[in-house]
Amino acid sequence: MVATAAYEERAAAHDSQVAAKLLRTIVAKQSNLCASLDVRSTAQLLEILDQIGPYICMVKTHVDIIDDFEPARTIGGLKRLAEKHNFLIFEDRKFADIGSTVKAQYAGGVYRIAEWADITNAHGVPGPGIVSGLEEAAREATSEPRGLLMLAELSSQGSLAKGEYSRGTVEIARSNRRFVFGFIAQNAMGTPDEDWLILTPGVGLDDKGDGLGQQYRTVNEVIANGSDVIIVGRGLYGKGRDPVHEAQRYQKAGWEAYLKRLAQ
Ligand code: BMP
Repeated sequence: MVATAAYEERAAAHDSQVAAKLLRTIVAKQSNLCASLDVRSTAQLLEILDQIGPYICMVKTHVDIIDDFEPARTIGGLKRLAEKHNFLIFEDRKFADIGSTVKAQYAGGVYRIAEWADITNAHGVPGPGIVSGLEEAAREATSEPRGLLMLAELSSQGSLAKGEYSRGTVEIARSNRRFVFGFIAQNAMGTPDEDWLILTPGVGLDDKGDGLGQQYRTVNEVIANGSDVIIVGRGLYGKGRDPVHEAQRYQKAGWEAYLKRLAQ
């Protein structure tokens, strides 16, 4: 069921602190744009992010693809820019193991994601133990609010995450509504009273795909279909593109599509 309430109303009523913070940030910046910056160097990541910071509500990272990852420089830089421009940090880690393993993966290793990412995500395939494991890790790692998104659907061609699988993932999300606040999905999920946030990748205004299975839909299409946050990657920083110009363009498109949905 597509959400019909305004972001600010949803912020005031939400069970998740992270969801409320994200919704307030969206309203304050009039931006439902999450930038997905899959670049290979810390300098490139921070440079683009500093330029487009004013136009986004969130950055989505894959820190394990950064060749020169260094906690102080990479994470220190991300945190500094998040503070400077007022956006949230989402590490797209896609956890997919048993509770005990994901607990260690989320808190430990080189990346120590639980310490710095407001949001991370997980597949439902292992069952509800994955939510419990991640929630325990977050609680032990920090006193800051942390939120989890479940991957209910994927944007890629031939994805197996559909139908019964997606419904099962929603059921797992219901096991902890303060920690899990929404889905990576292409459509609205759950029942109208639940108010899950829907974050949608596979958004592009100029391309249809990438030759490796990615499928793009327009901003209007995904927001009319229930998306609350558009996740845009190469549409912003791809070859020949000016990230500032594109971020402004997607911000405007996302906000107008949201206002159009509200008016209906
Ligand atoms: P791009 O807009 O450049 O295609 O990037 C999309 C980003 O969203 C990538 O980081 C990818 O890992 C992620 N993603 C996706 O494309 N589809 C999904 O269903 C889930 C994702 O996390």
